[in-house]
Amino acid sequence: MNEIRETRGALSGAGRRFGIVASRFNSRIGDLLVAGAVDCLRRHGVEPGDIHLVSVPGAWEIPQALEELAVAGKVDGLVAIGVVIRGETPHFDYICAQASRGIASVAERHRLPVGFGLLTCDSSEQAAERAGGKAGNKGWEAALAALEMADLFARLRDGAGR
Ligand code: INI
Repeated sequence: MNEIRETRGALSGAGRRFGIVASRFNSRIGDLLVAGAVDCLRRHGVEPGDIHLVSVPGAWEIPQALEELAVAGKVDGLVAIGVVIRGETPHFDYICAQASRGIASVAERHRLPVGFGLLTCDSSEQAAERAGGKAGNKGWEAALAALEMADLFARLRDGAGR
């Protein structure tokens, strides 16, 4: 009676389907994030045929494609990948804010896990560090979060949440 109940998602993607929405802007770095995300999903048991990689022009378009995938209802989780690098105008702030807000909004409205692999950096050096450099690979991390959350949601919906 006095025991605390704990629920945590397992890092197992077997039988699950994932969509990755990746922006092509700054694709030299973005491709490394995508490779990290795919590697993570594959290493955790997701079949290649269960991964749908969707390419969009820039970070601004990421939430729009996530929305389409969420509405189609054929995935257990999504991963958003992009690279926004600060320029000389406030453009950066608008894109980052809108893309982040849109990504979160898809997750919440559709009750679907969405891993956040959008880099918002001051320089391409900073971005490269986060795409397989000394700060890890944020695409890999975003995919891992989506995997864990997909399993967590399945457990909570299976009765563990009550
Ligand atoms: N899109 C990015 O993904 N990263 C950026 O750094 C970037 N910059 O710097 O402009 C960028 N702009 C394009 C934007 O996301 C849209 O694709 C474009 O405005 C067309 O709608």
